[in-house]
Amino acid sequence: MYSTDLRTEKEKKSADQQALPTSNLDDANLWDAFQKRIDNGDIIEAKDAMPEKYRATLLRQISQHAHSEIIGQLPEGNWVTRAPTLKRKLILLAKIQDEAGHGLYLYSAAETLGRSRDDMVADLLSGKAKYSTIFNYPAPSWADIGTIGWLVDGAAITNQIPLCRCSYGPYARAMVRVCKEESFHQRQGYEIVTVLAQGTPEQKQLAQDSINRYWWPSLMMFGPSDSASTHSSQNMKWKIKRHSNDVLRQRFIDATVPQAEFLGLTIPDPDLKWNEERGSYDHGDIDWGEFWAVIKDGGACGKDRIRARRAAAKDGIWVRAAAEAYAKKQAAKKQAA
Ligand code: BYC
Repeated sequence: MYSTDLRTEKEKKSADQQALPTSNLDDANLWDAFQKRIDNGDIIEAKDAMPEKYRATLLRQISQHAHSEIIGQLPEGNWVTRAPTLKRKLILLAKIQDEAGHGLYLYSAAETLGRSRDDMVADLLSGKAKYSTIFNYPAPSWADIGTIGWLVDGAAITNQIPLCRCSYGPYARAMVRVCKEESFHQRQGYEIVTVLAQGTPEQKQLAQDSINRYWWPSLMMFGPSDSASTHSSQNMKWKIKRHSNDVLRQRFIDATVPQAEFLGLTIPDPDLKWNEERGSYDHGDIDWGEFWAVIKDGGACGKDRIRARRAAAKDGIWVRAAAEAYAKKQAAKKQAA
């Protein structure tokens, strides 16, 4: 899939140079001036001057986000040949293609910050770069494809809608289309779970088992609790993030619990209860030990995910070489003409 970049090496280098931001703001007065732009609601564009830390933090978040989209295709890809009907197979294929597109927009947005996609992908393949912990959990049943759409894409939309108003223009614009597509993904997932919940007792149990496995990891997608989040306060000041991890997690819980109740399914949290005073659900403690362990060791599937991406990168070498040779030929023809 990395073959979609048809630019020649020279064109890539020149685009990188043009896009390199002036990181001349690492001086207190200039930081203040930059903060004023942010406070005024200005949108920062690729060629604008920006503090090096702002550039680096965006590059970190956007590239992690891109990697998540690409790795996120893998658990779903395993179900393409086993989807129960032709229609389900087509819908799943379309969803997986959307994820590839999201990866593409996000790598492109990250490239505007001066790092090449090749370098970012190299970090993913070497195991240096992070991606969302949720994709290190296995998806052994068809119900998981429903749950991934309903809960995982549901959590993703809750987190990503505010990113459409992120202070960095190329990221914010990429998120608009991503969110529209994620909204379709969430509905297709909820529809799969609805059919199972209204089916035979065995089918309903399949859906329940899946929620039991995916509920807590979905809550972890929002990142550590606010007290343990290292980047939140600066990122909110810079309007990269608009809400804290805990605020968005709560928003997701409040929206999702009634959806489960409607289907007669149980959220696997004995401490979950409606808090009349807060107008919100209280919930049980999240196992942060599990979250950090999955980040550190890759959980049940981390090694497989990276192995699969390394194999894809190797299998695609000839495609990228062919695309590059074609682009060179076209450029030479154009020059000759
Ligand atoms: N998994 O200070 P914090 C999708 C890391 S794709 C792994 O709160 P921040 C989909 C964090 O990176 C969904 N690591 O960080 C695709 C940091 O470590 P470093 C992907 C996590 O950035 C296909 C440390 O913990 N969505 O939905 O302020 C099919 C401290 O965290 C996680 C995005 O990427 C995690 N869950 O906030 C279906 C959204 N959480 O880098 C579906 C964009 C935290 O200092 N990203 N960490 O070593 C964000 O909104 C923010 O980066 C986060 C974290 C809310 C995730």
